Amino acid sequence: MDKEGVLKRIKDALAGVNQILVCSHVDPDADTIGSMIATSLMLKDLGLEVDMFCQDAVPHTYDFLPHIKEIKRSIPENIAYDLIITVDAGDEKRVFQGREIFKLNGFA
Ligand SMILES: [Mn+2]
Repeated sequence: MDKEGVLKRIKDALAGVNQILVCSHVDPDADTIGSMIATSLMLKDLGLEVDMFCQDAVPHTYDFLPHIKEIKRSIPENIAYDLIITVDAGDEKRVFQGREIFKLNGFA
């Protein structure tokens, strides 16, 4: 399947989804930040509303990356996300320590 075919399948799978939160893991490294930005850009290209979240400060080493300043350190609680995507993280504790992320915004 070519790139356009893959993007169409993703868009079809996300029918009814509009607001998406993409999360990296705590103590962020290059692979989690790069994955989060790339995933967000792909989803935005599909016309979706996307926020990026990383609990910890992103090291200035990565300041050269596009959209790096758009990463949020807290989750906007006034937005009802339809979908939360985590990248480069094996479980939710690797994403958000101290609060239960998946109970925010109606997720259980
Ligand atoms: Mn990593």
